[in-house]
Amino acid sequence: MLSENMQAALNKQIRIEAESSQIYLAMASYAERKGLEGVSQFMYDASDEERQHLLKMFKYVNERGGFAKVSELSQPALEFGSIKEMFETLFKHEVFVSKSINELVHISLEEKDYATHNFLQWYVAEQIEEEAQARTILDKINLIGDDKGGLYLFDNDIKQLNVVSSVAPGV
Ligand code: OFO
Repeated sequence: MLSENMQAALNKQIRIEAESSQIYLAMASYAERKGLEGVSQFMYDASDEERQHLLKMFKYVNERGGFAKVSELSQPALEFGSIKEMFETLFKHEVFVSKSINELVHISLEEKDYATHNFLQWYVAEQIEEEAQARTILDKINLIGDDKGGLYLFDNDIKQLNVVSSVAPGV
């Protein structure tokens, strides 16, 4: 059985995962409107993946006798100064999500809730991969700079990059 405190913290994270999905959906729209088909597909996939993260946690809360809640979401940024700025926003967001997951792990240990601690390890590993992927993409974009041809090649290149572990096990 989840404690009230643990349940509230997990529901807060469920909201963050839902907002992540919205953030990447908005980025997909931005990239699509810029004609960057590869980047927009990457963002659509990332948005779907965040929804899987949400569902995995949502089901866990109910499975442990809690109440998984659907909450109101904040409107994400719809426009960006450039593709580079968009990926910088993505990277910063993933760093924020990692901190939030770490905070959850901390609460699970304080509560001596070892089942939740175990459950959260999947998210810890996922965040390491997502941050690394975002960093790799930013490095590439920094290399390209303002070169339009480079951006065109990058857009093709990103199609080969599968979104990290696209299916969350247990969903
Ligand atoms: Fe849910 O992993 Fe990104 O935010």
